Amino acid sequence: MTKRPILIHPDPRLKKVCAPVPDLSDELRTLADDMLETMYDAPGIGLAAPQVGVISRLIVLDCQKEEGATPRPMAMFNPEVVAASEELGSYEEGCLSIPDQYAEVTRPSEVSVRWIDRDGHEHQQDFGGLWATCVQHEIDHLNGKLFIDYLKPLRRQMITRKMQKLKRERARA
Ligand code: K1U
Ligand code: ZN
Repeated sequence: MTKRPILIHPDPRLKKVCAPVPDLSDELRTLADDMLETMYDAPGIGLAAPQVGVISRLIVLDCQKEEGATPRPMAMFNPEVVAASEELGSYEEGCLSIPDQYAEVTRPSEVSVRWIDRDGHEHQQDFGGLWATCVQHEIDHLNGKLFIDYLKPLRRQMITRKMQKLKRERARA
C-alpha cells in the first residue's frame, strides 16, 4: 500500500463532478487500499478519490475513532444516498483538504446508502451518528462540494485565503 499526497483547497480537481466507476479493476482496488493507508496516516475518518487527484466515484471511511475500537475500513464504489431522514443534526466538520479548519455543518441525521464493494457486490445500509455525517461529506466530495460550501460567503472566503497562504508557504519550504 502506498500513501498518496492529499490535494489542498483551492484546487480545480476538488470542484469536479466525478465519473462513475464502470467496472472494478485491480488498479481501482489498489487505489482504495492506498486511500485507506493515506486516510489512517493523516489521520482522518474518511477520504474521497478526488482528494488524491483521481476523478472517480470512490470513497473510503472508518469512523471507529475510539482508542482500542476494532477498525472498520470501508471502501465504497459509486456510493449513493438513497434516503435521508427529515431529522437534521449538526457536527463540527473538518477536511483533510482544508487542514486545521472546522465548522458546524447541518445535514440529515440518518442516511441510507447504496454502493458497490471491492468484489463488485452491491450493498445498502443505514448510517447514523458520525458515520452518517462522514459518508455525506465524502459523497459531497464526489460532486465537487466541500464542507465550506455550506458556510456564509465571507467565512468561506476567509478559509480559502488561509489555504492559499498555506499552499504558498508549503511551496516555498
Ligand atoms: O474527507 C475528508 O477530508 C476527511 C475528513 C472527514 C470528516 C471529518 C469530520 C466530519 C465529516 C467528515 C476527516 O477525516 S478530517 C479529520 C478528522 O475528522 C479526524 C481525525 C482524527 C481523528 C478523528 C477525526
Ligand atoms: Zn473532506
